[in-house]
Amino acid sequence: MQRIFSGIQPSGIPTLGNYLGAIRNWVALQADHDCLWCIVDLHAITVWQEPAELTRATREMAATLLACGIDPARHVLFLQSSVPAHARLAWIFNCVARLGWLNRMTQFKDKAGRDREAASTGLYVYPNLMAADIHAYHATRVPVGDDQRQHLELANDIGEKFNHDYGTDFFPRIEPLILGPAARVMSLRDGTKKMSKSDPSDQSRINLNDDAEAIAQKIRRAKTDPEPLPSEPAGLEGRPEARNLVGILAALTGTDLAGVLRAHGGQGFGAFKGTLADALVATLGPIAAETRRLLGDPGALDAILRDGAARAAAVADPIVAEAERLVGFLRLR
Ligand code: AQP
Repeated sequence: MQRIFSGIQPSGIPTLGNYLGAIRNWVALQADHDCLWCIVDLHAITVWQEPAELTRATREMAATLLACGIDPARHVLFLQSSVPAHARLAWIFNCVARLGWLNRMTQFKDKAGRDREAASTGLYVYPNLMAADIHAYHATRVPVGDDQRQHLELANDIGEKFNHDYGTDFFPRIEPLILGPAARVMSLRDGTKKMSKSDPSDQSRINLNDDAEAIAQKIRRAKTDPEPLPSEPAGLEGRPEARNLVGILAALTGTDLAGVLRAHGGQGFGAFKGTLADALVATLGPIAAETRRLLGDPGALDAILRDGAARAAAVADPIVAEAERLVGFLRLR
């Protein structure tokens, strides 16, 4: 069975974007893959995180993933910082990757913003740590959004250069698993910007712990345009906010843009937003309730994460030890 690795940052409450673009697909992949699901707290601190908030968000992320259907018995759910193999291999990769390669990464440019001099060096070498996350398990399939394609190519460049430099074929090639066309959910305030858990505006996103009232209110206030819905997808051209809301309903109801527009074309946004809010509450309500139940027993949550870390380390430690041996680190007898 192919080994899959994927991660999510505990940088806030997971959003509808994380759910439709990642978590929901992860749950489906569990049926026929051997999966490692990692809460990537080392990645999260590449931008400032309030310590107490990071701790809280990490447990909340674990509870939400479980509530969504991540199965910690048949697969592995763990925290990145609990498995030192990630940081050990990332350091080796810092010494394999070239500055020129990292300079081309568009996500750094986006996340660092205008004042690049003030960005953390961690943010700059983020892709090297991501390469280590995957190669530490010899994972060959990585489910990612389209935005992560460039980082995966870099992970392959790093693996190849390591293999070339040390005369080995130790690190296998990684194949991206780009999942479905519904992969990108946009901000409710700006249809050209991705929905993000760290967006300063809470109104820009649906959090997976929002209650029915908050969901209905956010959808009511979501930016739209004055035209009614078109009856075909071509009519959504140049209407990013309308396209986003139609795309969300399509993803929730297992259809596509055309399917939603066949049913709702011609409708004004007042009525359509009501239908969308109901569909969101039907999907997210049970997840929020189960998350709350799980958060009521932090000891049980921590036990799941501790067990996951031990099982992840059992896979990664021998692989990273072999990489260190290939590099020539003296292994003490
Ligand atoms: N808006 C989105 N639509 C579809 N997929 C999304 N993902 C994130 N936002 C959307 C997918 O969720 C997975 C985990 O993402 P992450 O937490 O590692 O980092 P991110 O992509 O940077 O997500 P956020 O929510 O925007 O976090 P912050 O605000 O901290 O940067 C990934 O597979 C991602 O594609």
